[in-house]
Amino acid sequence: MTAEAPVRRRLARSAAPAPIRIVHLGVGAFHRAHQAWYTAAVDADHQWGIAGFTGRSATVAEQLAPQGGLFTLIERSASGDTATVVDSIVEVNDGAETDRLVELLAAEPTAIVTLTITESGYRLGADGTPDLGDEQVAHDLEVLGSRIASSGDVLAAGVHEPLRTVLGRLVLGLAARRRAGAAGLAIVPCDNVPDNGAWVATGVRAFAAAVSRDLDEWIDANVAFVSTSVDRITPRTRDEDLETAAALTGYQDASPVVTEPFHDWILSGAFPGGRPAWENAGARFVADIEPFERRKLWLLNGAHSLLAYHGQLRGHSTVAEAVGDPECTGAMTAFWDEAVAHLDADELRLDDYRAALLDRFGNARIEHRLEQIAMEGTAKLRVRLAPVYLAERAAGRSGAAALTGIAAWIALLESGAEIPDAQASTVRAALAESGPLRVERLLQAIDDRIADTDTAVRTQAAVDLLKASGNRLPNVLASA
Ligand code: CS2
Repeated sequence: MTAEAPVRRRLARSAAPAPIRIVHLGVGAFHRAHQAWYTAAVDADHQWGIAGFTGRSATVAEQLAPQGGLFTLIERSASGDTATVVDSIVEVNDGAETDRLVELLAAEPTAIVTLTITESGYRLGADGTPDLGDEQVAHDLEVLGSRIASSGDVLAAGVHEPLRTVLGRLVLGLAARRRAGAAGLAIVPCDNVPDNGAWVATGVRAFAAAVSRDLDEWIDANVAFVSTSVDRITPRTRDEDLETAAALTGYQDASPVVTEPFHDWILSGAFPGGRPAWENAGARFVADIEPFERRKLWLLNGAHSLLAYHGQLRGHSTVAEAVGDPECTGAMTAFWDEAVAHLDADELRLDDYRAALLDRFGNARIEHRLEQIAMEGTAKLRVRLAPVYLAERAAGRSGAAALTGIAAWIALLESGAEIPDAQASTVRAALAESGPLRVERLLQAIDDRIADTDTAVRTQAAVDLLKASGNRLPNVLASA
């Protein structure tokens, strides 16, 4: 006789869902492990329901609908798994469902909009202004112009040309809120971008100002932009995680999420319409977010990107494998040493932070794929490695370790690796060049300020050395 898999009931709500007061754009595994978990953890009274909108793929909306938005969060430590059923998400829509988004943003109870749409998903330049050369942005400004300016009634029924960008949809929703006379709200970006609140404020207001000065003024007076630093390592769900979730909870879940036990959320800004007491689950509200955000973006995310490129060059597939390789940890440590010279060691407890990162990265039960982290290299390197390189140069030093991380990205691209990137056409065009121009163009795609001739020459030397050494030298420029 063969053992039969137990028949399990699907996850289902036993109590009424919380009313919608938060709208989230970009429901993916990270949002569910982070903001959705924080909200559920502090909202036992069910006052703060989240209505989510998916990013590029609508799959999670289809998976969560039959289970009323409930999902299992598996916390995976080095020694075992525990599971919680998270109930804060009460509705998930396809990201293209603009009518529902507009309806929710115009509704008085909606007090917060959170976003996790990836660094490149905003389609904003480094200074926060929209990329006007981007076809989708140009398209949306035109559609917004006709929808907001013509009748002024953005809720009018009828067939409209669909908006293609997240910020375009958000601005349409804000126009509807203004027209509905609803109160102000907070916009809370949760992507790994420095001062993300101010950055997104610049982008949203530029979209609005391009179509209506009144709308821009209304946003200025009524919408608060909150900067945040978010942290929780959350790899993609694997097929076998479904069985783990079922074994832990006794319920069948089509879409569990696996995450590490560690979590951190630092926020700075106002919430005109109120907010859940996220501090009760450990979130911290600070006046100056910059030191915390730099610590996280440089030490965690910078190291992640460096390991993603260096580690793959050396044949590794996961973060845990890469930190098991002394060559990779050597490169990472050299980069950390450069980065911490520009951070306040006492205020930020940098030694503890580094030690904790080594533990977190070394958790081999979390299968965090280097390929996943490697994606969107241009946007990530711009905020993770380039600032450390620039700070080191400004201090009169070489920035060799940060530059070696960037060289590893180039060496990986030159080895023929396909790395998804919103700037793929610029990267492809750069790779088609030869000689110093190729490296200069690639550096330019990251940040104009690192595309000087001297940096290009040193980067080229690092790429050559990485190749010649069979990728065995972690910080090749240090000795160059
Ligand atoms: C990672 C981040 O994929 C990546 O680029 O560096 O997703 C990282 O895991 C999170 O920021 C951790 O908080």
